Amino acid sequence: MKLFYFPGACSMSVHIALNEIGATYELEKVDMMTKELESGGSYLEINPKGYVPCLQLDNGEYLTEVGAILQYLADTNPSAKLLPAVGDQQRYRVVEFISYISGELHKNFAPLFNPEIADEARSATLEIIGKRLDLLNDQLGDGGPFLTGEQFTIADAYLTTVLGWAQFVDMDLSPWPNLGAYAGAAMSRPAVIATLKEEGLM
Ligand SMILES: N[C@@H](CCC(=O)N[C@@H](CS)C(=O)NCC(=O)O)C(=O)O
Repeated sequence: MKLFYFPGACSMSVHIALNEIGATYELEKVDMMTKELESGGSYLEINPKGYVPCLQLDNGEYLTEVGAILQYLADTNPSAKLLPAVGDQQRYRVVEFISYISGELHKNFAPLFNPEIADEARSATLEIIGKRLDLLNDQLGDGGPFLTGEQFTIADAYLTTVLGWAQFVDMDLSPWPNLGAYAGAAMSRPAVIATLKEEGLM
């Protein structure tokens, strides 16, 4: 498999999952501005969507969208226990979190990466993200150490990645102490450490 990625971007959730399952894979960095591949050539020819992640499967096909790729990796590597099996009620809790992280957190973080964002818009965006984090903080207070309990899942690979963006956009996570403890637990996993090193972030 080959992962088309950008350091620290949402593609990092897929990278974490690849390391959690112990997969053999290659990495190809994408220049987000020019859409050029590190090895040369246009990323748009591989993925016309232009954004990361994209995973080239062993059969040559390309799969895009974080939620789809994460579920593919979890389902094809069940022994890693990154997603409960079909029919297990807990599976839908993990999928529920993936939708929440994608629609309610990931996309709300995006405007904060715009250096031109107006102060008012930044404050409004931080307020929305804060509300979304309140829910996760409460959820973790009732359980943990991971989103659905003892087992680290693909939803945790995704949330760990998105929470990492707080430092890039100068957002203080201290009002959500359970999330701080959660991020600490996730960041100490060998697969996460390996991912951060491979992306040049550690
Ligand atoms: N719907 C996509 C969103 C992916 C996405 O937002 N990727 C960002 C990085 S986190 C990106 O590549 N942005 C650059 C661009 O859109 O040109 C998914 O779930 O995979």
